[in-house]
Amino acid sequence: MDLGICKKCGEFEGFCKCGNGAIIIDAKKREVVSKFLSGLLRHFGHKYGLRIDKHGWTSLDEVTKIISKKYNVGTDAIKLIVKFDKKNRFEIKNSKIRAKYGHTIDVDVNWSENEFIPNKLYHGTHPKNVLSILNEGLKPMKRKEVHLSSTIQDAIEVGKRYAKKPAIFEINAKSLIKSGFKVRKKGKVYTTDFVPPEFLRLLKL
Ligand code: HQG
Repeated sequence: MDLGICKKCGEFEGFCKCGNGAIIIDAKKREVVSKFLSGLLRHFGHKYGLRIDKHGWTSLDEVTKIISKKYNVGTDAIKLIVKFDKKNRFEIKNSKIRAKYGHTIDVDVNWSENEFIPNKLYHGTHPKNVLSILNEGLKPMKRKEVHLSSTIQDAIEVGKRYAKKPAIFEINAKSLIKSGFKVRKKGKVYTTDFVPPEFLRLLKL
């Protein structure tokens, strides 16, 4: 959906209620810029000269410079992308920006541990990974953390990036936490460092 700003209605996604608002970035460009922003903050910022600190923060001004050069959009558009992101992937604080999860670069996204964590969480993957996951557990692989979903439906969406009929694991998050593992809520996603096999159950869908 398009993103825009209206003097009367404020920031909006889709349509402005009064009809006088201006579109700041259209839906198509929003998706492209959002993917690039994820890439910059999680994977390849250094290739664009971006300095990302140990907690994943970097200067919003610097990010804006890179993005406006490449896509001809300004800070307004970036702020709207962050605000209306469906999965709440990013955060902006004191003119700094970071991705909350998904990094391959070596950062430690410091996080409060006091969020409510559901007893069960889910993970969608390619069926070819099932045996190895049952044997070795869920590992972060190229990323810094393992990513989990709060619903089977969300896990299916994640798994569909790999296969039409993904395999879905149920994670006993309650026992995982009881055993000393930290589970964090980051936007719509839950993360942890590792899930040993004894906390995993393959679902028959
Ligand atoms: C698999 C997107 C074999 C794991 C998504 C997964 C998510 C193993 C892959 C977020 C394994 C890693 C992250 C083992 C794990 N043997 N395979 N022992 N342990 N794997 O991309 O969860 O839209 O790093 O099952 O929605 O797919 O970008 O993780 O298939 O929330 O914000 O190794 O990225 O979010 O793949 O995706 P990934 P993921 P965004």
